[in-house]
Amino acid sequence: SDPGLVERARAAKAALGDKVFVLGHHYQRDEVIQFADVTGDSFKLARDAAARPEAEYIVFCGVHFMAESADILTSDAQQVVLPDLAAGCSMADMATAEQVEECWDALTEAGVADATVPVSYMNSSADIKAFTGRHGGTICTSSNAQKALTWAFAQGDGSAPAKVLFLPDQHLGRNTAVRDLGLSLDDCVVWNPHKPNGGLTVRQLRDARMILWRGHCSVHGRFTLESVREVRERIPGVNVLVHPECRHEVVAAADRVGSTEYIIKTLQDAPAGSRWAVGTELNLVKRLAGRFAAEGKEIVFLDRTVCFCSTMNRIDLPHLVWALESLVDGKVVNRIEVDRETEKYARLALERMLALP
Ligand code: CIZ
Ligand code: SF4
Repeated sequence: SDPGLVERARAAKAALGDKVFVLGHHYQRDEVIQFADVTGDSFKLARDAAARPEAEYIVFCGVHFMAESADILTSDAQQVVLPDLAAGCSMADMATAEQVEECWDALTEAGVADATVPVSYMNSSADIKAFTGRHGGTICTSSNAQKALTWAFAQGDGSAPAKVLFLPDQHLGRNTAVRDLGLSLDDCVVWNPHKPNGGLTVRQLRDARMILWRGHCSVHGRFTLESVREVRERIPGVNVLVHPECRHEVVAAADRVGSTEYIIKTLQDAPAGSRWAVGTELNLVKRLAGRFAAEGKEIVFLDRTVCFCSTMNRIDLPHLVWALESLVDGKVVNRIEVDRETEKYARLALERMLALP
């Protein structure tokens, strides 16, 4: 990266001292991650921010919903900054508050809303988290989705397990239900927000155990069964390790499946000489490949035609320098602030996750 910018970022961070805390998501560019005080997945980062009450400014190098979560979990005195407001998440954008309310109205009309518990993936807007909190549901991450679903199904009235509305990632929902909880694919239906009544009949809504929102990650959704076949042919003895945001058939064909933190841990613990094809975001896979090459572990990207997460990549060194230098000048740019009412219910949903057994 540009040495002038590296020097400016360093100087701005030094000038701000403890007043600023920089969070870097695992999918961020190397040029940005080098300035992160901590790295992690979205949930770990939100908690790390909350554990730093002395930091007036939280600079979140990640995407919009993550900065919102950090704002929800930190005190009102702390200000969260997203260096580029265009860093959204296409998956989170696939479930808007209005669409989800429409879905809930349809469930109410079908007479099943009372028996339905929403479970929303961390990768969702603050509005969706608030909806979840208002209707007795919980948030989950890819590390605790199994626990969250087990809890949600147990919220039934005693005569029958509850029904789950899973938002917004259909793949994480389906993979967890089928792989970890033993549901069948037929127990799940997909709600398409662009069709009347979600494209489903009232009968389907009543019979389904799990209603999956029709959302997906534009990066993880691109790995295919063909990607797995191709890499197994190309690299004999390769272990295929993927994130549960991948499609069901990819997850079914993989050797190991788990969250970002699980992927890192698995590669850390892998023996020298082992070979891995990893299906998650490219910035992270490249970084891990570099880090573990010295230990004799061969790590490749599961599909060479899949690219970076384009919105994660929006945060680059020029944007980070601009955000930091503005803070040095006393100007808070690109502040992410969730309104109080939304924050109250979103926090309720997050607290239910933290209380999961
Ligand atoms: O795919 C993502 O954006 C993930 C896994 C985010 C996170 O850190 O939970
Ligand atoms: Fe969203 Fe996927 Fe990018 Fe994560 S990797 S921020 S889920 S689009």
